Formats: sequence, structure tokens, C-alpha cells
Amino acid sequence: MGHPVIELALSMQAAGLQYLGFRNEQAACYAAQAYGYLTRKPAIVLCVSGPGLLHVIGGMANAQINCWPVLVLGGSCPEDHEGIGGFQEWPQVEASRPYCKYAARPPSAALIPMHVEKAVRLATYGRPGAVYLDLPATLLTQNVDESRIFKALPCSPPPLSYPDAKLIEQAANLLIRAKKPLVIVGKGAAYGRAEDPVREFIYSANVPFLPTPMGKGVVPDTDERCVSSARTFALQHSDVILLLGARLNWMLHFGRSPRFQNDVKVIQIDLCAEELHNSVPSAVAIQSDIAPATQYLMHMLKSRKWHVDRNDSWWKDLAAKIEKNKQLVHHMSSDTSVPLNYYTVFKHIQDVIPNDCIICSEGANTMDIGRTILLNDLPRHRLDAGTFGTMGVGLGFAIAAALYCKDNAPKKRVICVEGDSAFGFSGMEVETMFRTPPYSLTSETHYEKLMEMFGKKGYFCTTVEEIQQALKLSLKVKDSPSLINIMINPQADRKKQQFNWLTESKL
Ligand SMILES: Cc1ncc(C[n+]2csc(CCOP(=O)(O)OP(=O)(O)O)c2C)c(N)n1
Repeated sequence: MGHPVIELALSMQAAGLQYLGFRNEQAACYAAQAYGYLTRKPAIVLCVSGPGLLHVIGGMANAQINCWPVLVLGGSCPEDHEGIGGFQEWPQVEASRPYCKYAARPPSAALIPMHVEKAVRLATYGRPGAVYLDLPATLLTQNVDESRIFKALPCSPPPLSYPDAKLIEQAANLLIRAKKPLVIVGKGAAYGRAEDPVREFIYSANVPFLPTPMGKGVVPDTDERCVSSARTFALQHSDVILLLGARLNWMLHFGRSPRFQNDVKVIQIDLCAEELHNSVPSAVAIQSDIAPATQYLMHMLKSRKWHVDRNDSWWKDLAAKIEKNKQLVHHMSSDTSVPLNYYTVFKHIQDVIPNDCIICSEGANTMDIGRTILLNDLPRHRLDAGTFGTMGVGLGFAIAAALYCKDNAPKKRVICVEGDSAFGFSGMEVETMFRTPPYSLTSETHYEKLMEMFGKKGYFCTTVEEIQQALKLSLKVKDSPSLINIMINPQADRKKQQFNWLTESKL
């Protein structure tokens, strides 16, 4: 937090908005988008100009690729300092544009409400994503006659899209004729709160399903129809695949051979028309919210008594493959020799964690293997590096999830399972977790103890003598860094100055 949005941060808190101060804007943006995913309402990232906004951009890109709503408000340098080397001057609207659905600078303070309404609407309507509003210091200090302020109505919830009945019939016909049907449940189904109809559909048809990483839990991983343990086999052999809010991108091997049959028939249901036919032409492409489309399809299939029999060769082959793979994993996870392997570690984590916890995960093997062993029985209970494969999201996601639980399900626990490399990207956000109050750094954080992680000693000083001693000892050490943490009065300030540190805008 800093210039020129400090006053805005204070007024937002005064207006009742909950405020969390992060160490790095990128982590703040990860947290805000996870909160948007969990609640369907975009949280706000408030950041300072220049470097602050540039840090946020990585987060905006992640939100765009994951299709999660987030509203970024960036302070920017006064307009009359633009072009003459203003403090933290940067072309922020242009910089943000490729990473969001809408980027604008309200032309006057009176029009801010109009742009906020539009930004929230665009973040949440259609395929959700990031939006950016640029707030120059000159705009933030403008006085406006109350009567001139644009009266924006609160943004209505996004409209529901319903499927074309003819296409649903075509989809039903394809599924009924399928010999090896498979449903892939994506993160779109999770975001769309489609768990009830998707579960009912899968249970009533007894059809095998695969969740995508963040589609886990829409239908419980522990359900016997979940074929994650035979993922490759299921993808390779299926002749008709129903995609529920899942994209045929790299995560699903583009829907192409050799991971899929060359002539596999894809029934694609997606909220976003532009996603239809991506990578491979779909046999049936339906633009719709996942919940109503699944409901219609289920009714049609129920009336035609469609049911995949457990004695069908498709189910038998899948069950055999699942059993074989489970035995392999069981064997690997039984090896308790030290150093431990991934499977053993995850098995023992899975044995203990509550089955309704939110799991945040990132890393390479940590995330990929973890996904197969750490189970989700509830939707939107797994947050990971996602479609963009971004390391560094974990702690921001975990903080957002904890905040979500505090407000909605106080007994629920959040478990963050990270590779050590991934953890390092935003590990300092651990300090954010300890903030009380959230607007100031935790003054007695013992940063010097970081040195102990590397077998070295750091110094914590509160007096001049301690500083002198620590410096003397540190300078003696030639082949390693030293860390001296000096405690000063949190109220200490600079000497009285004739002018403001930043030349006031003349506007
Ligand atoms: C922002 C970002 N930088 C770099 C990478 C490349 N990358 C992919 S996985 C990974 C690290 C994985 O290691 P770790 O977190 O220790 O997990 P493990 O390999 O043990 O599963 C990195 C750096 C990335 N995906 N995202």
C-alpha cells in the first residue's frame, strides 16, 4: 500500500470493505481471484502505481487464463506529471489491456461509479476474468459536486445461458449410441455451481467421469464412477466424450491423438461460444451454462432410460485398469524408507486431513501426484497452479480460502501442499497470515531467523551497541551473507520538511 491510494484504502475500509495487506501485489491478485472463484463475486486488488501495477499483471494474466473474476484498481501518477518523469509513471491502461477483459481510466471522478459497474459486470458476465481501472492521483483528489456523480445501479448477477433443445437432443443421441462414453468435468462446472445436476446426471446414468484438476469435487473423487486412476486409458479409448465446462487445451492434450481416439466424438458444453470447436471440431457444440444444459440432457437421457451397465465391457476394462493402477500406487505408498517418496507422503497426508478441507497445491510432481492421492469430495475445494501453471499462487490462494472459510464455514480447514520451489515464490506471505491489524507489517517479525534456514546466524538488534556488534561480526564473515534485523520505533518518521516529498500536482 502506498501513494496515491492510501486515502482510498482508508475510505474503502471506512465504507466496510474487508482489507488484507499482502507483501507483494502479485500474491494479493492471486488471493483476490481465488476469492472471486470461491464466491462468484470479484474481490478487489488495490495497488500503487508503476511497479505495484506491474506486479499485479502476473496475477491478472493468471485470472484471465483461469477465467476467474477479479477487479484491479491501480493508483497512477498525477496526469500533469505524465510525460515528464512522474513518480512511478507507467502507461498502466495500455500495460493491463492484454491481460484483462476491460481496462479504462475514468475520465472524471463523477464517472467512477459508471466504470466500476461496467468493470464488475465484465469481470463476471460471460467467461469471467480480470478487469482494470486506472486511478490517477489527480482523479483521486478531485472534488465533485454530489449532484454530478453518475448514479450506477448495483451490477445484476450474470445472466444464465440456456442450451438449444435441438443440440441437447443430438447430444443425447450420441451418448445413447456410444460404446465407451466418458464425461469430463471441468472447472467451468465448478464455477457454474453445477454440482447438483452433474452429480445427479452421472449417478443416474452410471457413466464414468474424469475431473480436470480444479473440476475435482464437483462429483466426489471417492465416487466409484470416478476413473481418475485410469485417466490415460479412459481418454485413449473413449468413443464419445462429454465436456462439461472443460477446455481441450494442453491439460487435456488438445483432444488429439495419441491421447484420444482419432475419431472420438466430442460433445462440448461451454459458457463461452468462442471456446467451441477449439483444437478439434466438436460433434455437438453447445453454448450454455453447465447447470441447465446438464439438467436438460439428464432429463432427456432419463426419459430414454440411458444407463451404462456395470457389466458392460467398457466398465469392466476401466475397473480392471483402475485396480491395477491402485495396486501400483499402494505399493509405492507403502515404501516408508527415508528419504520418502511423493506417494508415501501424500498417502499419509490424505489419511489425516478432513475430507471437507480446501486443498491448495502447487509444484510439479507435488501438484500432479498430489492431485491423484489427495481427494476432494466437495466442489471448489481444490485450488492449484491451474491452466497457466503458475508457481507462487499457493499462499495467496490459501489466504483467500481461509478468509472464505472464516466468513462462510468457520470449522472448515485449509491445507496448503506445496513443492519447496513453489513455496519460495511467495513464501513471505506467511507473514501476511499473521497480520493483526492487516494494514501494518508485523513489527516483531524475526527476519534474522531466515539465516538459520541455511545454518547461519542472523542478528536482531534493538540498541546501538547491538547494531555495532552485529555489524562487526557480519563484516568479519567473508564468504556468506549476513542478515541484521534492527527494530526501530514503528512511529518513527522523517524530519520536518519544507515541501512534500512529492511535488504536488498543479491541476
Ligand atoms: C511463475 C513460474 N515460474 C517458473 C515455473 C516453472 N516451474 C514449473 S514447476 C516448478 C517448480 C516445481 O518444484 P517444486 O515446487 O519444488 O515442486 P516438485 O518438483 O517437488 O513437485 C517451476 C519453477 C512456473 N511454472 N511458474
